[in-house]
Amino acid sequence: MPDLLQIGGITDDMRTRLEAAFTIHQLDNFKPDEITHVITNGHDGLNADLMASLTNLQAVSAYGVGYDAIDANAAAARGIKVTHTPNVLNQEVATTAVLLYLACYRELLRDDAYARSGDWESSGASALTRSADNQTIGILGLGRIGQAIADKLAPWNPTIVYHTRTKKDVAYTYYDNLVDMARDCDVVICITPGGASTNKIVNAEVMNALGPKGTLINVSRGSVVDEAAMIDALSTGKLGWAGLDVFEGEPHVPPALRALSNTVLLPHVGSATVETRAAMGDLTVDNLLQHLKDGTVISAVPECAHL
Ligand code: A2R
Repeated sequence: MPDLLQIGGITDDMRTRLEAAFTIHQLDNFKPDEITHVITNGHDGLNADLMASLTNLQAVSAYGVGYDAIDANAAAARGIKVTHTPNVLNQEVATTAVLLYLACYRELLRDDAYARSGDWESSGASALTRSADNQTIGILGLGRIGQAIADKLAPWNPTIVYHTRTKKDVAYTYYDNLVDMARDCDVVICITPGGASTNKIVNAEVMNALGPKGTLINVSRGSVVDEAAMIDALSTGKLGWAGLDVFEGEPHVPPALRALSNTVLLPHVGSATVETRAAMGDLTVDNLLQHLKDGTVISAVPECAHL
């Protein structure tokens, strides 16, 4: 059986299907020249040195849509097919974005604590919150998931605007400048890929433009937001609220961020439901099994689509 290197965890269902077709090796026990396939995920990726040492590598299947931890251009140059799991997680990540949006606007965590603490009975009604209706919401990265977020927000009657590098064929207002968009928005939702082109593009200037009444939601990658600048902006009132599923050095969450009451923090669970993770696991394995069968894959990353 061909040799598969496993990086990161896989589910029991994935293991059962893979074991029928591959000999699975762990990182502490494999011979580099024997490995033809790798299974990994968006967080662990495949580092450049390891990829270079796998001289007979043919395909890398990543469990997740983001693949910034894999050098897909280097893989493509060697004819190695990198795959990921687009589309099957669009709705779940969009739900997570809406969850953070509503939790920020309606102070879900504060009021949950208020009801639990007994303060309601002893001190009366809690403070009013903000309505999530009729807001101007800027989507940073209007791709598959960004569009799903826009669709899922419809019941709150938002005005949707967006910033990407290239204008899309959609009815929403396009901004070619992120600061200009943030200035006109109540909310900015980040859903671009990670990597060099988006590194810290949400910087102090963008957050200042969003302003004291503004809300920043990040369900993309921690690297997209300048975390130190965000902590400063949230602490000093230059930025109103933040709902975050991702962090620069995750799973480390900076203590300064944890201490702030104008944040809602999640442990990178954008796609983490039983149903969606099963669909992602199926696609991750299907890509490897199809490659074994006929050399093709189902969902190549764009850099490898021509192979
Ligand atoms: O810039 P464009 O025209 O290529 O549009 C893409 C946009 N995007 C950017 N926007 C602004 N500045 C950039 N440097 C930049 N780079 C990319 O992000 C496109 O509209 C969007 C990405 O859409 P998709 O490729 O369809 O990705 P999907 O499936 O929505 O997932 C987005 C990310 C993943 O890569 C994970 O990091 C995360 O969501 O879970």
